[in-house]
Amino acid sequence: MSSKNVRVISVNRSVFATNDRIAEETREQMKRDKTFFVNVMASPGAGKSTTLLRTISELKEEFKIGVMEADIDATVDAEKMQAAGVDSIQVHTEGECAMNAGMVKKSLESFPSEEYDLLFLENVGNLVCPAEEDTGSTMNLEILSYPEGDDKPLKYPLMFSVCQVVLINKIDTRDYFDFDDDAVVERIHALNPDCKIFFLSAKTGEGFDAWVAYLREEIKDYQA
Ligand SMILES: Nc1nc2c(ncn2[C@@H]2O[C@H](COP(=O)(O)OP(=O)(O)OP(=O)(O)O)[C@@H](O)[C@H]2O)c(=O)[nH]1
Ligand SMILES: [Mg+2]
Repeated sequence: MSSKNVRVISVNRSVFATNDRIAEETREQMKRDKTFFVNVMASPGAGKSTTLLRTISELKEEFKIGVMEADIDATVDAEKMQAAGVDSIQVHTEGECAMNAGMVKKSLESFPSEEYDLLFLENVGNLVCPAEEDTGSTMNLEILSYPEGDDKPLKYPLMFSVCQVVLINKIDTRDYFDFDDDAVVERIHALNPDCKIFFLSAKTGEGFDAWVAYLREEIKDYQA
């Protein structure tokens, strides 16, 4: 079923046994196509969609952008992306708590990545299963927001180990939450010394210049 003209496909993991091989094939194919593929992971409500919308609005004149929205149900996020003027597909995971490489491959049959310079996957919201699955992405991006607390790298170390970039979102709420910026940076870097960390607010746009400039350079290096 689809609503508001959003295409919806359902994918199931049971037929895919060799995830790492499929992930490598996807990465190689994307590299040939010069499609920079970002796997966006975070808790429910951390601000994945809001951050994507603002990032897309900064980059959509320079790059052809597509968004795959993965959820257990609903089409609301794909509708938001389409309303912002980017191509989007809604993927339903049939109850699975994350996308894996096989599910991405299946989704790409309906959403050809070669048409895009920049492809985002908004993964299912949680800090556990998405970290366990290689999707074939070029970049793993984790978004952690102030209301969740600065202790999450301690509790979900795998998530903070597999990402190349962490965005600390909702910094406009700094007066309401006891979030220790230095502690979170220390905890992330203890797990993942090379991880890039940006503090920003998807609501106000504060901090976006540095993140968008970094992403733009990464894409240009990759496509060179
Ligand atoms: N104050 C504040 N609110 C934000 C910010 N970013 C997102 N929000 C709010 O947080 C809520 C969830 O944002 P979404 O972008 O839908 O979060 P999400 O991670 O995509 O959520 P799911 O896809 O449901 O997991 C919404 O009410 C947003 O308006 C921010 O930087 N500051
Ligand atoms: Mg969302």
